[in-house]
Amino acid sequence: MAKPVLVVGNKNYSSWSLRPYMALAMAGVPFELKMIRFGEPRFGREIRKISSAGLVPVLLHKGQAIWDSLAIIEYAAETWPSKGIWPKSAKARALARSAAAEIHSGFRGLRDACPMNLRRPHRPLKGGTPQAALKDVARLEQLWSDCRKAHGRGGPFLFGAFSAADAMYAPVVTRLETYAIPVGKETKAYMDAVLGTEAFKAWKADGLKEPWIVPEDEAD
Ligand SMILES: N[C@@H](CCC(=O)N[C@@H](CS)C(=O)NCC(=O)O)C(=O)O
Repeated sequence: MAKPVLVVGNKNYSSWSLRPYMALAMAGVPFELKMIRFGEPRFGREIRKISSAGLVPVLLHKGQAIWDSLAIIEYAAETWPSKGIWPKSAKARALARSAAAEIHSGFRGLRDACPMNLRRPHRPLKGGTPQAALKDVARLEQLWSDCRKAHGRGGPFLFGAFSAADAMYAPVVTRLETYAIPVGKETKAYMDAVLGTEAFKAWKADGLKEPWIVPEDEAD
C-alpha cells in the first residue's frame, strides 16, 4: 500500500508541521515527507491543489487530504492503533488530549512573541521576553509538571513514553531553548528529552540547511 505523504512547510520555521511529523516519526509510522516552501507564490498554488485550507501540514493518504496538525494526529492514531500515538490508559489519554487541545488553541503570548526559528542563535529577545509570553511559560511548566507527576513514570516524556502530547509541544520546547527563557530543572530535563530524540534531531539538521529567510518569523 502507498505510504502516506506528510506535506510540510520549511523545517526551520513551520511549527505546525513539526507536530504531526514528530507524532508519526516517533510512533514508527512509515511515511514520506514533501516540503512546500513558504514565502513564494508557488506555496499558495501548490498547497491549494491539495487542501482548500491553504495551510500546512496536510497528510495525503488513500486519496484523501487530512489537514490541521491535531486532526492528522487523531487520524494517525485511528489508522495505526497499534502504534500507541496516545497514551494507553484512558485517564492518561484524557489528560494528554486536554494538553494537546490547550496548545492547539492557546499560548498565543509565547507563540506570537517567539516564532519557531531553529537557526536563531540561542539568546533572549532584545527587548526582553514579554509578560504575556512569561505567563504562558509559567502555565507550561505547571502543566508539564502535572502530567509528569500523574503519568510520567517509565520515561522522560509527559506521559512516560513519547505520545501525541509531546509531539504537540515540541515546537514550544524549541522556543524555550531558542529564546533562552529561564525554566526550572524539571522543565529543562523534559526539553532535553524532546530535543534529544532522533526524530527531532533529523528535522532540525534539515531545517538548519535551509537557506530561505521568512522575515515575519525572524524576531530579534
Ligand atoms: N491550526 C493549523 C495551523 C496551520 C498553519 O497555520 N500553518 C502555517 C505554517 S506553520 C501555514 O501554512 N502558513 C502559510 C500561510 O499562512 O500562507 C494546524 O494545526 O495545522
